[in-house]
Amino acid sequence: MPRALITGITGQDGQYLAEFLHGRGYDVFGVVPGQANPRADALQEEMPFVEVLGADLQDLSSLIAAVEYSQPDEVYNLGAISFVPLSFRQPELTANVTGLGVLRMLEAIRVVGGRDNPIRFYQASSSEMFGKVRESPQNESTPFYPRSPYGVAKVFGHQITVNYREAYGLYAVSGILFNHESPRRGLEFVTRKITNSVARIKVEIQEELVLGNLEARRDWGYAEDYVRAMWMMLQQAEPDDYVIATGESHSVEEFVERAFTAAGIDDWRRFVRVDPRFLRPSDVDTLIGDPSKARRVLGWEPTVSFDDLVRLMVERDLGAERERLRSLAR
Ligand code: NDP
Ligand code: GDR
Repeated sequence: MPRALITGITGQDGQYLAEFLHGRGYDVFGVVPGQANPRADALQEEMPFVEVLGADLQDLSSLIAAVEYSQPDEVYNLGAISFVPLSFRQPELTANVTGLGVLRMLEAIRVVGGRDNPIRFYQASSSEMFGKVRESPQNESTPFYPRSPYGVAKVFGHQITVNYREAYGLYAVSGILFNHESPRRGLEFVTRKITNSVARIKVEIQEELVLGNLEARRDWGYAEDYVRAMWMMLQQAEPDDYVIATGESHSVEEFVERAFTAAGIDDWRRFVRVDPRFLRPSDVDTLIGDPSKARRVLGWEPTVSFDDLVRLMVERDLGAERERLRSLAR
């Protein structure tokens, strides 16, 4: 059985990736930080096949122990402070976890794996590295111009991964993934905040949806498609970096409008208010990815359209809210 070690296993991508790898016959090990992490308990209940290892991206010795114990064929580094506004409030923590954490994971692999290191490493790079975009659409050779402490930390993680590949011959790849969403997306991110609020407005337990920058444009795909791409990257003969995106860009406002429509509410403007509290010190205005290399080399294709993604997330949140109300009434 192949063995995989995943950091960030309690997050959106970690959960989908764990299911995907388990379905392919992998033994799955997951790194979880903290001494009584509530997300670890939820994960164990939902995915008992995962072996949870206590470790932290801020602590090299704990990562070495995790690699030594799990003896992985593949390591997926998905752990990060991933919420951009938090990175403005806690930039040093973000640099430490999202940036230096990558270096520590690479060091753990280099030290434990030894000279003829067979461990394959995946780094979760991000379209946030393109920030104030230098060209459109963005591809693997587009220059970086990050706009947040998070984006800056991801650039470090990306470049140190490239450096360990070149310096030590590690099989290390970076997937430059554009935004990807799902019903498992954290409620703090804009798509899930919208679909969850729309569902609550529909069942009349919430009155308004308060947002920040409605004009920001993103290339939004579906998370399950994107974790499949991570695995595909590690199955290639040679390690390389790939952009994963849909090649379509939509505004936050469009997402809002489609979400209300999916819930059968036409006059969305009645329910939406903009509050400067949700604006960022500097934002990424527009992103659109060019996934042609992934198409050509990996044979990867996204399977869920923008409309289907919005509908799927609204339906799932609406179902959950209705179920919650039913169980309260019982
Ligand atoms: P989430 O925010 O859902 O998950 C982040 C994970 O990181 C959680 O499991 C969290 O654990 C873990 N984590 C946080 N701090 C530490 C730490 N100190 N040590 C170990 N683990 C830690 O992110 P996603 O699943 O959405 O994203 C996965 C990765 O991909 C991230 O690196 C993100 O930056 C990157 N990315 C995401 C994109 C997206 O659109 N989703 C696009 C491009 C890149 P816990 O919560 O249990 O503390
Ligand atoms: P992003 O995702 O910053 O692209 O990072 P997020 O969903 O947080 O924001 C997208 C855009 O929406 C605008 N926006 C709001 N955002 C939030 N969270 N809440 C609001 O109320 C709101 N109103 C408007 C934002 O200003 C922004 O322009 C995500 C994360 O998953 C990163 O970890 C990942 O690397 C990138 O996607 C690709």
